[in-house]
Amino acid sequence: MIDLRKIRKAMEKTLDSKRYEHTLGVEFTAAALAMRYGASIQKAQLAGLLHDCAKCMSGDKMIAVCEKYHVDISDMERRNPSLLHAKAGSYLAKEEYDVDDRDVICAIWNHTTGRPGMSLLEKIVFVADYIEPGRNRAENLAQIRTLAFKDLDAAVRQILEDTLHYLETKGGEIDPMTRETLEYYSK
Ligand code: DGI
Ligand code: FE
Ligand code: FE
Repeated sequence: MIDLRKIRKAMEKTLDSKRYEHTLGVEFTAAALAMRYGASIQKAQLAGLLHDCAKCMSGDKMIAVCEKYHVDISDMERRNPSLLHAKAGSYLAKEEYDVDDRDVICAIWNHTTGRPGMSLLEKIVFVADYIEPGRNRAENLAQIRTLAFKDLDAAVRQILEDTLHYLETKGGEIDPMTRETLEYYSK
């Protein structure tokens, strides 16, 4: 089993202090959701700790990591390389931090856009990323925090709706996967 303390230390080194604090927040929020929904607490902690491990790299470096591991990069991702921190991070988790659990790797891969039919662990990390205690900007946070512990799928849907609304107002380009995920969870 992977030593969580070792991963925490590695994240403290590779991330800036704000991102490290966020990472710890996602770790323990994911653990709390795992307790609530009967998922593996250790896997939730591990995925939470590593989900943003590529976040503090430059866009060029994220692209380079993805190219190294033969990850297809869409034109949309090339224009918005920050979206690639999830895919790059997923490969770094596997190759540099020796994570071999598929579900943990997928939870990192899908943590920004989600995907239709997410596993329980994927949903936990997706939601924990949005509601961890250090977050304070998003609309409806208090309501989503309560909802997350009542109905996880409803929380996923609300987060996607709010994220799309935020991107539309801000003029951010929307990844087709974000829309597909919302469609799936709106059914
Ligand atoms: O890495 P974090 O900031 O902790 O969280 P994240 O991985 O969920 O990334 C959050 C950002 O990603 C947020 O500013 C919204 C953005 N995002 C989510 N879906 C899309 C998106 N950005 C674009 N351009 N398109 C999307 O579909
Ligand atoms: Fe992220
Ligand atoms: Fe995050």
